Amino acid sequence: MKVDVLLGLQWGDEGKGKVVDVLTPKYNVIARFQGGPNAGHTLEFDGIKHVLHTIPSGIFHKDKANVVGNGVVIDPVIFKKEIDALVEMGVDVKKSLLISRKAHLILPTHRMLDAASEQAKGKEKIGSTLKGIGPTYMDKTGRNGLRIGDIESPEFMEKYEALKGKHDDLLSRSEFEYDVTEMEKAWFEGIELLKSLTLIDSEHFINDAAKNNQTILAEGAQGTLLDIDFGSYPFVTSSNTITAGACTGLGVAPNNIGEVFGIFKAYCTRVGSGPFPTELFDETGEELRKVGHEFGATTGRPRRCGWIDLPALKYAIMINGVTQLIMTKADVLSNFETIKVCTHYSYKGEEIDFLPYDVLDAEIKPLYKELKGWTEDLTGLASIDEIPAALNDYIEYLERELETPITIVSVGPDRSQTLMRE
Ligand code: 2SA
Ligand code: GDP
Ligand code: MG
Repeated sequence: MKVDVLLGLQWGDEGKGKVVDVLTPKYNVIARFQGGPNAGHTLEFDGIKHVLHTIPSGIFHKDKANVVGNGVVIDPVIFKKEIDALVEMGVDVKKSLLISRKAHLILPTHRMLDAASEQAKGKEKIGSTLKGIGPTYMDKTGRNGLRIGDIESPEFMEKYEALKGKHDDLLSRSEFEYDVTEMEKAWFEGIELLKSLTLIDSEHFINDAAKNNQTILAEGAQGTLLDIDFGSYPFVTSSNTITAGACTGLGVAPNNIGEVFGIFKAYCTRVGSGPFPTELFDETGEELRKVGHEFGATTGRPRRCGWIDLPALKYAIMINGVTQLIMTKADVLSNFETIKVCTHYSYKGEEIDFLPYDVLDAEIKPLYKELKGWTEDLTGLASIDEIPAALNDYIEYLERELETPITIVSVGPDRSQTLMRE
């Protein structure tokens, strides 16, 4: 059995959490492969909203294995909060949550380093979530990191002190002032909780599951345009958010990847700094933010909003090998008289249909095609056959342009507000 992947094609927050939750009944295993508590994956059912940060979005379904893969970075403080909330809801996390020994630990001082780095960058700051993601992946690639498996070692405290010492040394060379005493207390409580959970060699678990015909869904975090290699560098996150990241972040061989579900919003958002060619600074942008409740699920920051960007989407489809598209938040576009679609950019006097290397350049201008909007409320629709003709035209237009079928259309945050097109 192959491993299917679901990931974001824009700058994150496409609705991955919601759709993974909807697809979970079809799978035995749900696995996160990168990122960490910078992510905020929201899902809603029975009138309650849940936001997950590190834990896979299959956790609310019984008898599923939810794996936190080796490519993920874990903050024990945030992890414990997530787990405590799940336990309170009656989720049997000891049974259904499995954590890779090779996942890396975010230390309190990683968070300080993140804050110090952003402070030093000033106006050029990345707009990080300040969860310590960048410094933790730097220690991973710098071969200094602490891994979950280390908590089982008798030398764990020495390893912790050694890494913390390196961080203190680095921080002492900056103007940044900090005190992690309180945070450390919570951190070690989180470590104790982690010790009581199921730690595994997740690459073996995933490959054995696949061999035994178990179905597996890999859940991406952030989005393709935030990928460390192919995103709008340097305004990116520090992991590979693309399909290839599922290979390295779980230990899945490329020829064992099956379907690749690429998820995108019917419009576009970005949170944090960096280029966003179709960003709207007018009332329409404000309206999208208001109607779409576009605020960070982790930090609460307002998300920047704009129209859909086809050159960027085509790029993301290419990089990921997307086989099926999922469009979310179609309901948010109800009541816009016209819907704009960026088909090309005007750049240095030329018309181009790709994101140039120096996309930071203010000379990039989106060129739009206008489509007819619709006024019908979509949130109560029971089937795809009930959608307004103008929305159907929008979907078919996007399918033609993107040369990939749109198989799911989401029309609201709730599990039930999901229309299948297959
Ligand atoms: P980081 O914290 O080092 O990974 O930040 C680097 C950039 O990556 C962006 N980033 C995100 N973009 C969208 N959504 C994310 N998760 C949260 C959400 C964000 C929030 O679900 O809304 O609550 O603000 C996420 N995580 C990282 C980040 O904005 C930087 O541009
Ligand atoms: P993720 O990071 O990709 O999981 O997405 P987030 O949870 O950060 O942001 C998506 C937001 O949109 C959440 O508040 C979801 O509850 C909400 N959402 C998801 N799908 C839809 C949809 O089709 N319509 C509307 N109105 N909201 C949606
Ligand atoms: Mg999110």
